[in-house]
Amino acid sequence: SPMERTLVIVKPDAVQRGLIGEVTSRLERRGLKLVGLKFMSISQDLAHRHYGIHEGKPFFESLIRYITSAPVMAMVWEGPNAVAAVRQTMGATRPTEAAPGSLRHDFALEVGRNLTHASDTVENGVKEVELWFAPDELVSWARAVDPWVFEQ
Ligand code: DAT
Ligand code: MG
Repeated sequence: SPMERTLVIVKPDAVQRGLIGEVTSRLERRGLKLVGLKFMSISQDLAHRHYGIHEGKPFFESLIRYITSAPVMAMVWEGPNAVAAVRQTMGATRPTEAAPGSLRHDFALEVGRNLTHASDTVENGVKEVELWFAPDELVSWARAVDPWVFEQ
C-alpha cells in the first residue's frame, strides 16, 4: 500500500482533558510512525488557513474560537494508507455517529468538542503537513519494527 503522511491535531479540549497520551498511544499501537510533533498555541492566521475550506459556514466562527482557545499538539504520522487509518481511529466527525471503539466515540459527545483533527485526503495531508510544519521539523527515520508492520 502507498506510504502516506497525515496531519493530526490534538485539539484544545483533548489537551485540557489530558488526552494527548491517549491519542498518541492509539496511533502508535496501530503501527503508524511519528515523523513530526509540536506543542503550540496557534495564531488566528494559521487557524483561518487550516479551516479556510469551512469559511462562510454557520459554525466557522465557533470553530476558530475553539481551535485557538488553548494549546494544541500538532503531529505528523506516516504509514501505508495513513490518511484512512487515522480517520478510522478518530471516528466520524459527529461523536454520536463515530464507530464504537473509535476515539471520538469513546471520549466525546459533541461535534464542537470532537478532540482531534486528521487530514481527510492524501492531497490534503500533503498540504496540511506543509502548512503546519517546516521541512526541518519532520524526521525521516527507519524504525526497527517497520518490516513487521509495513509489508513493503
Ligand atoms: P473533520 O474534523 O472530521 O474532518 P470537518 O472537516 O467536516 O470534520 O469539520 C471540521 C470541524 O468543524 C469538525 O471537526 C468540527 C466542526 N464542525 C463540522 N461540522 C460541524 C457542524 N455541523 N456543526 C458544528 N461544528 C462542525
Ligand atoms: Mg476535515
